Amino acid sequence: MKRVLSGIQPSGKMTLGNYIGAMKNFVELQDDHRCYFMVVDMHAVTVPQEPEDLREQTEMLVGLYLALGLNPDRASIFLQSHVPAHAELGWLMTTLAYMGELERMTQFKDKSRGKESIGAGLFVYPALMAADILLYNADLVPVGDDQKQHLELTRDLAHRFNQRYGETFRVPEVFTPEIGARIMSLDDASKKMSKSNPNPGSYIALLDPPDTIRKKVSRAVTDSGREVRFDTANKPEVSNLMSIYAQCSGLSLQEIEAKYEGQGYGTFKKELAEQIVSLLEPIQERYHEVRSSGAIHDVLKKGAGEAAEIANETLREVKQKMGFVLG
Ligand code: AQP
Repeated sequence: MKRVLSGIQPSGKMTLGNYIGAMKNFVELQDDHRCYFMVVDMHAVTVPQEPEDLREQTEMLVGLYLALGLNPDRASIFLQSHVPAHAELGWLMTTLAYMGELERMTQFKDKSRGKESIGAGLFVYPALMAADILLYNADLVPVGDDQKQHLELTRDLAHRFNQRYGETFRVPEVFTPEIGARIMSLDDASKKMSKSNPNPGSYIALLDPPDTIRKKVSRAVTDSGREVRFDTANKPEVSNLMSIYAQCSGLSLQEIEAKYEGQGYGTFKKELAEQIVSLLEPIQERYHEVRSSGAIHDVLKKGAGEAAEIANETLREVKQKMGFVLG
């Protein structure tokens, strides 16, 4: 069975962008792949986090994984910080990565822009992400479009290690959805929808109540026309809303265009909001059941045990090949 690995940072409230770009594929891949899904808490602290918020957001994300249908009997669900091999291989990967490569990462540029002091962890974070993936010799990494550059770096580091020390790592492939690999902000279609955006109107959170969703969709920016047509160059806002509609409803972009021909944006937006609400309401119900069941800690313990078994084996092989004296 092919191996799949991915993770999400507990750095805010999970958005519809996270779901469409990544989590939806997690659920679909778990049936016929060996899957490892993490909450990457050590990535989240590359920007300052309030400790209580980090704890809550971490448990919230695990709760959402379960509510979306990730099954701990099929996939290993765990916290990155519970498997110390991530930090250890992460360090070894920083010794392979070049400064120039890390400086070219657009996420680093975006997140450091305008900041006076920038944590070194934010700079070397792609090396830790490479370690996350290579520890499990993952074949496929389901992520959104914004993570493609980091995955390319992971592939380069895997090749570099294999050339220097002998064949060790499988070189992973990126796995992105055909529609909605980059869902854009509701208030600005030139920026991606992001859970750490300080304006909650820019995103739909997976746990937003129905009326909040309706309000946010009705206020989403659109152009001054009225034609519901997929055209990312000339109608980026409506095209973004159409991608969300397609992923929530299962309709194709052509079917959506045909459905709303001649009807203007008002009806389209109203029905889009209802599509999102009917997708999220059952997930929210399951989420509250999961949180009150107290099952999260057992799931994480089981997942970390399964993950550590593979991760420690890989780490040992890496250290042996690099010339460390093994304990
Ligand atoms: N807008 C998006 N459209 C499609 N996919 C997206 N992802 C994130 N935003 C979108 C995908 O969701 C996963 C979560 O990645 P992450 O938590 O490691 O951080 P990120 O990519 O930086 O996502 P955010 O929401 O923007 O988080 P913050 O604000 O903390 O930086 C990834 O697979 C990502 O591609």
